[in-house]
This record gives sequence, structure tokens and C-alpha cells, in this order.
Amino acid sequence: MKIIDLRSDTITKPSEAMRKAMYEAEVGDDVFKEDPTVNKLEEFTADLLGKEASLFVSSGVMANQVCLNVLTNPGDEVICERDAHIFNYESGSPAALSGIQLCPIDGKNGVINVEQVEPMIRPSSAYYMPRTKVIALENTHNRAGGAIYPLEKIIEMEKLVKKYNLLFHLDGARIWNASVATGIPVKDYAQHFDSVSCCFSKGLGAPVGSVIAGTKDFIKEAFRVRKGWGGGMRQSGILAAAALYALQNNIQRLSEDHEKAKILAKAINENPNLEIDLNSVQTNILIFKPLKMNIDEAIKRCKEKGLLLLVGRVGALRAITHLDVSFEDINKAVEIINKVFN
Ligand code: TLP
Repeated sequence: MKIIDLRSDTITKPSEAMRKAMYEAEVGDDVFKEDPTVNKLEEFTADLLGKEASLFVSSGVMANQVCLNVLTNPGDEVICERDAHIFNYESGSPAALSGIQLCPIDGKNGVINVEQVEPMIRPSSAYYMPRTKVIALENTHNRAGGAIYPLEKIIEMEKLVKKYNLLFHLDGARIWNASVATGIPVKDYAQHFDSVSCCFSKGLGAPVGSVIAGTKDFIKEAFRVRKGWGGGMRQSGILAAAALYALQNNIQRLSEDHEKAKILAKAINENPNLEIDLNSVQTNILIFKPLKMNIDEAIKRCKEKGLLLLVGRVGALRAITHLDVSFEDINKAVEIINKVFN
């Protein structure tokens, strides 16, 4: 039985051409900053994001956590949306690794408004309170079904950040999807933030790796923290080559994944036993609810028929389209979904 795996876009495997680029990569010791392929990737990414410098790291979690560590001091507070990845899926690392706490705010489609955030900024005179230091956003927003953070909302929030002398972080694990869907260059998103993290190992199809971007001074500090956390890699040009290949070849094709998500979303919406907010399906993630079956049972029944799904938000299923599923696979997924939820 052919398995259609829609659990995540992280499950994609490197293509032949990507593997060839990895095989042929020139390498050196990156702890001495002597890996030419890593250096090239970092320059390329910094330029793409319009930042002074960037740093290749092992994962999206490491990228976010190194950024938060560099931006804060122990006892500080970071404001984020309640469904944010940094709040829900990073193993409590803000507390464990940086001694900071998060202040989650309920959003709509992953978006929080300045009117909600401003009253949550702690007065600097209150020495007995945590110190608000950072506002962190996520674009696209995973738990909000891949929703895009509107640029004008980012700009509004940036004004608040500046007014209170705070710092601004973007979890841009899937910023490429936001950019392809809106036509807004990644640079135009990234320019508003002090630190940006982006992933190569999701929709772009690389096997490993993320990047952090910011000022030269910020990246110098991030380099130190990465090393201290055991993230100094040696001949990592092998991995950077895959990331570079992904950036040069796999960004524009994300629009295909978005098309596949729309096909799937339409079918789910037409099924009376399922509920989906079509407005939230803006990129490659679908969050939907079975109305007459519990989540575990739904995942089990789909799996028996060859379709792999994951739990999304609490009480909801998640499907993600990616470069290793074809349009034909999507049609098959629709058939399975209609059989399971009939
Ligand atoms: N998300 C994974 C799971 O952890 C849920 C997925 O399958 O979607 N930021 C965002 C917005 C993410 O969605 C993820 C991964 C990360 C950061 C962390 O990336 P990794 O897993 O590479 O550390």
C-alpha cells in the first residue's frame, strides 16, 4: 500500500540533485569558520533576508532559542501568541536554557494586535515584575493552519516595539511560504525584525538545518551561544550544500504545495462530517476537525487506509502538503478522507 504522508513538510527527503550538490560540496572546519560552503550559505541567506549576517544552525528550535538567548537576560519576559511554536513545542527551553518566561496572548489566525500587547508590556519602574524584553511573531503560523502574518500588522507591532525600546523576533520557519503566497520578498518581512529564524528542512526539502539572521554583532554573540550549546558543527558544508540548493531551486515551487492544500481544503469543506476554516488555508497547512469522531480514532483510521495525519491544534487534525506528495496523491488523500469520514 502506498503511504501518503501529510504529517509534516519536515518528512521530505533530499532529491537526487540535492544529494549530488551535497556530495560535491567543498568543506572545511566550520568551528574555525573555514567551511566554504557554510560561509557561502550564510552570505547568501543574509543577503536574501537583507540582514548584515547569518548563522547556520541545526534546527528551527535551536534557531529560535539561540535568538531568544541573545536578545534577553535571565528574568526577562517575551510576549508571543498563545499558539506560538516557541510556547508550545520547544520543550520549555526559554525557561530551561535562558531563564526567561513567555507571556502568551490569544490571537486570531496567529495574529496579535497592538491593542492587546501594549497593556501587557511591564512598566520599567516595576522592579518586582519581569522585564518585558522581546515581542516574538510567527510567519507563517503553524498552529493557525499556515496563516500568513499580514505585513501591515507587523509594521504596527514594530512601532510598538520601538516605542517601548523592546526587541523584535520572527520565527520565520516557513517565511518562504508566506513570501511565495503574497509575492512579498522575504527581505521585506525580515527588515522589521532584530532577529529572524528560518528553516531549510521544511517545505524547501533540505534534510537538516535552519538559519538565524541579524546584525553582525548579534550573529557574533549567536555564534558563541551555538558553540556553548554544542551546536558547533565541523564539515557542515555537506548540509549547507543542501540548504543552498533548496534556496536556489525550491522556493518558487512552494506555490504548488499551496495549490495542493487548496484542493484538499475544498474537499474537506464539502464533507459534512468535517469542519475547516477555509480562510485559514493560505499556504501549505490545513487544520481541520472531525465532527463525529475523536482525533486518535481519526488518525488511526486514516493510517489504516494509507494516509498519515497528525494532531494539529488541540482537538484538531493537521495535514501539510509538500514536495514529496503529487497531485495524484492529493486526490487519493481526498478519497481516503471521504471514506473515513462518511
Ligand atoms: N514544527 C514541526 C513540529 O515541531 C510541530 C512541524 O512539523 O511543523 N517554528 C515553527 C513555526 C515550526 O513549525 C517548527 C517545526 C519549528 C519552529 C522548529 O523546527 P525544528 O523541528 O526543525 O526544530
